[in-house]
Amino acid sequence: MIEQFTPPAPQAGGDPEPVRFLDDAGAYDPSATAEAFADELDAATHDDLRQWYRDMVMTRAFDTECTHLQRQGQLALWVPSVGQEGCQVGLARAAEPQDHIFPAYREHLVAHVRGVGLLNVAAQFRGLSHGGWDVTDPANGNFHLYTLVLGAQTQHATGYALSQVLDAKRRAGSTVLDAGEPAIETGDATMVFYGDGTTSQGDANESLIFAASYQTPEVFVVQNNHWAISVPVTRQSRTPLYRRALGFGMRSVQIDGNDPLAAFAVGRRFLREARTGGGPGYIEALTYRIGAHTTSDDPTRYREPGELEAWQLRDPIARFEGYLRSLGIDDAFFEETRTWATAEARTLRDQILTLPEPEADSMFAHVYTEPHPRVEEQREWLARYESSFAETDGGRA
Ligand SMILES: Cc1ncc(C[n+]2csc(CCOP(=O)(O)OP(=O)(O)O)c2C)c(N)n1
Ligand SMILES: [Mg+2]
Repeated sequence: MIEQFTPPAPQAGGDPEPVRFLDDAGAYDPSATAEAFADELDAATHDDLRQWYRDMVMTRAFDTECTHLQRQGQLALWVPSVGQEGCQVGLARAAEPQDHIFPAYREHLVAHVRGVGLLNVAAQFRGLSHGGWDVTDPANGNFHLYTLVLGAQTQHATGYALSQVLDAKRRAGSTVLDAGEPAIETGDATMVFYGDGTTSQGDANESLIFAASYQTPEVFVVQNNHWAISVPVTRQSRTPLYRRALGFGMRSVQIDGNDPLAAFAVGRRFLREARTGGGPGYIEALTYRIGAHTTSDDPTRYREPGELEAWQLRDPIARFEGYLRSLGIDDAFFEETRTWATAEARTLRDQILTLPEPEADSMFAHVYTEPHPRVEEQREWLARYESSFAETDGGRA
């Protein structure tokens, strides 16, 4: 039986400190709020921690490479995740294989950890596929498709989590799904990622209502990177975002999103509670988008340089490196990791540049499950159009 979660009491004059284990330089210095989650860290061995560091350095090298590729005209668009690797690695590593993960569009590190592969992520931004990867393929780690329609993934996730409840009920011999019932043990959970700006979407709020009503085994993760393109989070919410979830009747915690240990500990606890009949939870990860919103954006138009510099001092990779050094991991490991990641990113670049182009006809596949007359009409039109080149000048090359 799961103990009812009691949110930390607000301190005099404000909110509790965000959950944090590492100080800005990476020294182990837990906040008072971290204590309740500290035992979760027992699950992470030193080998695991080294792997998390590799995940972060690798993803950043790939991310930087993709920004360059977009500038060279090789990707249509790129969405950088630089600065947000800390919460992504902790949360990705907190999930179990049977859990399902619904991303927005900036969760490259989570895609990497779940097995989707960074090449698949880049292929989508090269315009080679509608979705990017086959979600039903077990190799893709139950990592669902990137969703650029803000908040839509919260509905997909809550719908999926409802099915997890229904499956568990079926196994117990019942087929009735009722709002207002206590949470039940499902054995698997759903985690959904979205941004601070997306908390303003109706979809995201409706999802919280359904999750709370049906007690879905779900963890909502808001990466509060402080900006929704050019709109600061302070314009979207007059309260810290984690407090909104409390109003929906959900356990909710604010964490230091540049601290992988905080993300892992709280993520692991909330996911386990979700799987074992504790109902949904909400994590607000305080982080910062170091780069542009996308390669189509110029953040110098709306951000103060001082703000960026302050957050650069809390870079999750440098910070985690400080922690690993305090555990006795030496220079050779960091040097080796950086060299390896640079080489991997180069290999990925070469692979991206030689990815096969899909048949134009494939754009009509999967639009509807059944054949559709409008789609057929357009498919035929395209075929006629393409063949018209062959008849006139022998090809368009
Ligand atoms: C429904 C919808 N409205 C508007 C947009 C345009 N748009 C794309 S990203 C974005 C900002 C999202 O900010 P946030 O949720 O904080 O996520 P972040 O990009 O910072 O990770 C907006 C307004 C969209 N993609 N979908
Ligand atoms: Mg944001």
